[in-house]
Amino acid sequence: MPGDMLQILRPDGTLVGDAPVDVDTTRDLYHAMVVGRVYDRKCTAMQKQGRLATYAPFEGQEACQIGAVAPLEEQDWVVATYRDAAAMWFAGYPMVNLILGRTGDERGGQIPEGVNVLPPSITVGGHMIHAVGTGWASKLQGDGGVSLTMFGDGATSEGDFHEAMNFAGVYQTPTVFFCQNNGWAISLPFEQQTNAAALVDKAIGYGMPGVRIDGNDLFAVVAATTEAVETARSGGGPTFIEAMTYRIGPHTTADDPGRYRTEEATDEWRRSDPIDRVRAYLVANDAWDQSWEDEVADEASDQVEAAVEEAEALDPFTAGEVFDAMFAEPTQTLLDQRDMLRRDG
Ligand SMILES: Cc1ncc(C[n+]2csc(CCOP(=O)(O)OP(=O)(O)O)c2C)c(N)n1
Ligand SMILES: [Mg+2]
Repeated sequence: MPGDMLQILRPDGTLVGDAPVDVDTTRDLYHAMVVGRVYDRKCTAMQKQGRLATYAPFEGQEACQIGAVAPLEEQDWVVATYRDAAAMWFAGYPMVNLILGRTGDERGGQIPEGVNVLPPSITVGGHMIHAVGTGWASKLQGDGGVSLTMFGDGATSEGDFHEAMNFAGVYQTPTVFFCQNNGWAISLPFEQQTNAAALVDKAIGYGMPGVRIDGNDLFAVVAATTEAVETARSGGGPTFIEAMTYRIGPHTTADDPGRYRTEEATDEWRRSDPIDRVRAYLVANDAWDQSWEDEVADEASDQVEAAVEEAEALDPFTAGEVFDAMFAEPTQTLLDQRDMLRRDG
């Protein structure tokens, strides 16, 4: 990894700087990371059992997803991608909705009132513009809300990324651009994604602060995001964060990474596991024991299993219902399309 990068917690669990949260909060965040991993592995298994459609695993990116959401408040927004299930769940998007979305059930996209998390964007890059929009709306309405948008290294090559960054810079919207540079965009390595030395350098061109951080370090993620959120909330505009991390699993359950990368490189990153790192820190601070670990694992498993049960107990989603999930008041075009489906099958 490059040297110019914020790191607070070393891979062995020792501190380089000040921890941004106390030990109790660290235990809560650890718990949330474990829930994320249990969910991720469950979904991967369910896809193989034919119970889910394609699934995009995020193993190795739990510190990014939990740490970036940790500083958010109720009025804030999260606008993320197909790989950000843990971040969305931690921000209040029900797990059952995430699972339904992965079965192609549009009811998964019906967000409960008061949850400021948009459904996951499958379109690479398109959603960052939405996060500038929700941020701008918060600014105009003066509700103090900040929008966090999460995206990958590949998304920075999309035109939408540049439009979003430029608009956010010009209008000083309260938007936090959180890039998970996980080394790959499907089979395209980071080295071929850009001729820039680092993605964080792009922040300069849009007149916003940028910071490159160790994305497998929960404390670096929390510290950088807290500062960015505070800047945005106090009228200081957007920040770009480049979190250096790694996608341990395949791009999706339909991908075979063995065709384009070596196991050795992945093993190297496995040794930098974000959850192991926090556990090592807790152990060193007398804030961990095996019975607590077992409790956390059991609770995570119960929570995930309950969401799966709830999703699978619903009546099957019928094709016609896709029209009901779009708007509170359906448009005439949608009604016509629904009639056409009913008529012609
Ligand atoms: C506009 C658009 N182009 C292409 C795709 C196909 N596609 C899906 S994911 C992906 C790679 C994205 O890589 P990155 O932004 O690094 O995110 P990651 O998958 O690594 O989390 C591509 C090209 C898409 N979904 N949308
Ligand atoms: Mg990527």
